[in-house]
Amino acid sequence: MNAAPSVRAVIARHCRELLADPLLHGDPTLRDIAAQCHQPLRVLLVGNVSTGKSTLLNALIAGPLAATAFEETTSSVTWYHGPEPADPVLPDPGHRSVTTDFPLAGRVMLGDSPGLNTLSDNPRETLRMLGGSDLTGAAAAFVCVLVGGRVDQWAEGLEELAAFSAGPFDLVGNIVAVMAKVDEVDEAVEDIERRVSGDTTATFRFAAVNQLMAAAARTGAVDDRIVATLDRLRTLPVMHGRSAPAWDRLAEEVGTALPPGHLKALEQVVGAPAWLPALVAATAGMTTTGAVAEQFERMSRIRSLEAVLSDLADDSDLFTSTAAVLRLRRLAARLKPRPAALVRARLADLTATMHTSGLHRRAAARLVRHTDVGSGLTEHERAAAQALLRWPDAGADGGGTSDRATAAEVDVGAVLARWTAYEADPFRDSRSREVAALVIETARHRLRTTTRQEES
Ligand SMILES: Nc1nc2c(ncn2[C@@H]2O[C@H](COP(=O)(O)OP(=O)(O)OP(=O)(O)O)[C@@H](O)[C@H]2O)c(=O)[nH]1
Ligand SMILES: [Mg+2]
Repeated sequence: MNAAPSVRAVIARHCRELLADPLLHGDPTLRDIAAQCHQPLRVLLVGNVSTGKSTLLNALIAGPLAATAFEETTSSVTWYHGPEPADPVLPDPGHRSVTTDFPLAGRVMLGDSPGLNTLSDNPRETLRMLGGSDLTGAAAAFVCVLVGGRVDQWAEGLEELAAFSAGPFDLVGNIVAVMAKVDEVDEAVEDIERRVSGDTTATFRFAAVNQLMAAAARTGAVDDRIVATLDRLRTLPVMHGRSAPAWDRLAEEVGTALPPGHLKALEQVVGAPAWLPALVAATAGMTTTGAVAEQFERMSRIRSLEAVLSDLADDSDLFTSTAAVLRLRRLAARLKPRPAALVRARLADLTATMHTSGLHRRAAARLVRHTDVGSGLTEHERAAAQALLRWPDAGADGGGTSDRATAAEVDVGAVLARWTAYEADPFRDSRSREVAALVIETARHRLRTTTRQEES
């Protein structure tokens, strides 16, 4: 399989050539778009003050590098990235960057941002990244950190952000809604997830996370004191009731049986006591900090968020190129007529070439994977369509996840027949029909190519 050059590499080349023109020489937006196209996927964490963005960031980078506190803390955008690129170009001179190794390093750059709902000047930085400025699109994906167990009051904002950044490819998934501080919500995580996915029409991805426990597990905060305290709590009859007692009640029960500070240390890594009974039960018999930290990490569900981010990174070319094209369009709208015409000519060049049709197919593959496009078809039929849509440029980002069927294994004739019947249904919505048309076109193209290869 010959991997096509990534679209973002082509966009970067256009940007570099434009920068060489005296009319656009040194344009900071062009410079940053070119840089963005060579960097891992830029993902910005956004949300209100004290929703736990920096705590979540620390969990994702597995180190206590971002300052956290129960007050307005983060005042500028900081990008956390792996050793490569060592000294990345950043979207704005006011942004900072920190090099650190973490599970998703090399695949994503994570940006921590100031909280939104404050009267201070700090949100201006975040707002510039979200919409209506030269920095819009400088992050290709967003993790929106919400609290309170509800997304309905946020649905509109998420839909707006999704619409604003979807670009020409009807993109899904570049907005990830994270329900944070789930320990403070009086509802099981699974129920929250089920309710949220039923409540909203926007096609954002969703994960519920206890980032406090995740950060504790990964930053060495689960120490011997935590193990000893859990051990002690396990012996208390109040821990085996239906609901968890408040921390001060626990302090009374524990009395002097634990050294001072032990219970407080546990409170700091667990948050509200709601999850304590489950934690105490799950860590029974565990004597090492490593085993207990592993349990913290498992319960925190941080890995399900990482799986979503990893899935985004698989389509880094699609997300980054979409953001870059949108940035170029907005740049053209801002520039004087002559330089604007140069940028527009490059955009026309990009869309006229084969490159963007590959992106359309990738976006369609995401629609089949993450929305109800293709509903009524079997899992196998949907997976076959996804594999086909990713052909021949599947692997351009280093390959998708292994559970996806590879294009070589697909029965192309069967896909063609099944999706032709699917498209013919007069009750299909236009998006489903468009995707079906793309599947059919790709299948026909594949059949033609295979026949030609067999003949030669
Ligand atoms: N109970 C609970 N508290 C949390 C959780 N995550 C973070 N916190 C606490 O919430 C407070 C705010 O956390 P930060 O991570 O600083 O929040 P932020 O969104 O970065 O805040 P700003 O930078 O000011 O916008 C801190 O006291 C954290 O310890 C959680 O999952 N559960
Ligand atoms: Mg913060």
